[in-house]
Amino acid sequence: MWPCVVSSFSRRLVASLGVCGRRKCCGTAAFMPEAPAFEGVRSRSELRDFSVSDSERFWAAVGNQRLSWISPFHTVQDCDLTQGRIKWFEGGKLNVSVNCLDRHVHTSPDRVALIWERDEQGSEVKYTYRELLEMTCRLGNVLRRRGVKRGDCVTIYMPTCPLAVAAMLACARIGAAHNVVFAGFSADALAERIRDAESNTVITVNQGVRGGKFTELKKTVDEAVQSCPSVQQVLVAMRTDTPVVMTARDVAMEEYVFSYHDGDVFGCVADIGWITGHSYTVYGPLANGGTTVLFESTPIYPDPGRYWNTVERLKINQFYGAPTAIRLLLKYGDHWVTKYDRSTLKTLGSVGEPINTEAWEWYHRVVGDGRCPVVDTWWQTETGGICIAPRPSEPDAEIVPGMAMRPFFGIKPVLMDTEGKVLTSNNTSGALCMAQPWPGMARTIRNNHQRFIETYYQPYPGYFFTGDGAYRSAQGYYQITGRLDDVINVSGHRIGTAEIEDVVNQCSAVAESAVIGFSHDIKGEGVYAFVVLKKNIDIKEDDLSRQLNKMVSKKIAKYACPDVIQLANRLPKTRSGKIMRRVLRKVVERDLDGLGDLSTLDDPTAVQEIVEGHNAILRKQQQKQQP
Ligand code: 6R9
Repeated sequence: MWPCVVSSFSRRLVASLGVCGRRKCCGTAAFMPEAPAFEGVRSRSELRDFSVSDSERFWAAVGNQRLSWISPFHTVQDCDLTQGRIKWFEGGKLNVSVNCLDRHVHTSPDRVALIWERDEQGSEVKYTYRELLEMTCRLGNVLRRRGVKRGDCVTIYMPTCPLAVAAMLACARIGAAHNVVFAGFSADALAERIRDAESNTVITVNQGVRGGKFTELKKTVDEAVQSCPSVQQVLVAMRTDTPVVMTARDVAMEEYVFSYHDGDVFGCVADIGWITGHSYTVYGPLANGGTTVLFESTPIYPDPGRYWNTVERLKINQFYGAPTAIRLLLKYGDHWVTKYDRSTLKTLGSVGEPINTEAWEWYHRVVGDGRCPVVDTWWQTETGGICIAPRPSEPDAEIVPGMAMRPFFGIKPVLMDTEGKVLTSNNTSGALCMAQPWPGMARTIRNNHQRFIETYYQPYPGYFFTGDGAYRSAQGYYQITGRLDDVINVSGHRIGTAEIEDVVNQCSAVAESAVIGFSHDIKGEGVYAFVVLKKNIDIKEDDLSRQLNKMVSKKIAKYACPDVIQLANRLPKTRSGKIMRRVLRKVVERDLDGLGDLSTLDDPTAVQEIVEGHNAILRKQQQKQQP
């Protein structure tokens, strides 16, 4: 759970329970009301230790007190990591939409649940818990009437908007699964996901609006369903006034109402098509009775001040975004940030990739005015929620830039060496695994349990394998070094490419970079750096290369210096902002046929630019070799 939501929620809960503010136990009670019942737990770090050493009692208390059950669970957990068997709260039955809505409608119906930060700047719309519940129930009834039943999987192809959240919750309400597909995906990519989910119902809107551009979502669905025989109906809501052609399969949805109320404001700007949007825009904040922002736009529309304009207008308290966006905004300079009032901000979060030191410091110093903690949160789709983050911890506990640092409640990370042995010392690096189960973790892959076992449980028997590498510092803090596939071996030295990127990004001329390994006659693998310069920077390539070599030799070692530097206007990225190093590797290996599925790319033309840039480098190298 998002640390700040937990703590503010807990404070409210404490207030509502009338717990004494003077007793000694209240340090942890104010933070987590269940804590005083755990013997010997007096501080947050003791609470964390307890959550691992007696995880059953910890999760039983959390499960009992924070959720409404239709029938209570009889067994807290029945998990066996050696088998990949994950079962939590057996016998228990609950409805997640009831937990996200009805519970809060009961106590504070007029609290704002959603603030829809529409693409059109300054036209936000607020929905209370009562309104969101109404919308969800109506949509749930429509789905039920139209034959959607328990166990069905509904595909949602919509921009980040209240109706999309209501659609997710409506599915959950009637026991259907939802398959949220990012609304920027092509017809082919959408079709593949509809077929995978075997959906008979798709929910969409006539048009999407993002960054001032209109996208024909309904048309894309029309095209996709041509190759999806399972689809029987497409529910269509209107995001814009432009009518669309409706067929016999299509069902028009009516509009809904909205109103304005004040409340706590949680601003996770991830798209609901990603796991971050699921856990921290929709389910996490709503389950905790928070007010959550649905950000429909882009960080640079209509200009690079969009996020901070939104923070000022919506009075956002916690801002949660991705390093890629921070790096992008940093390129445009500080004035886009400082012209807006950011005094409501309390915590700044980062997720999705390692946040390089320069971006972390800019986020902290410029965006947060040096007064907001920056929390680098590590987790994955498979983990369901944040697993490693600097907070929660004692309020004055140190935060080290660019480090996720501390395991979250109930999380027991371990590092493995290449032989599969647990590394027990500090100041060491290895493959990041989890030694203990927790309730939010994935339980299977739909229709492919065998793949689930093979991917996550066979590499290190008895442990959940994350696929990431991590370093544990002398103080015992964790730093994620990147996907293990992104480790290269230069002259016998193994190094995570993220580590080199971190140094390259500290160069004042550099906006962002991607480092990959390439086959090298002498070193085994050489270092190939793709570099995007900041706006309006004029630097000779030789000077850049000299500067980078100096920095990398000083901060890492000479062997890690880039052998090749390729300047690029942009890097190929997934739509959630992760750099697709696989694509870069294929370009450098000259295996253009092996580029694989590019449908998840944000901007496929970026690849063409990279290929052309690489060709130019090869030509230059050939010219140099000629006598
Ligand atoms: C939440 C999310 C998961 C992968 C993960 C790791 C990378 C996420 C990170 C991070 C370094 C962080 N990742 N957070 N790397 N520091 N704070 O992003 O889920 O899309 O499944 O990606 O993202 O490599 O394994 P998902």
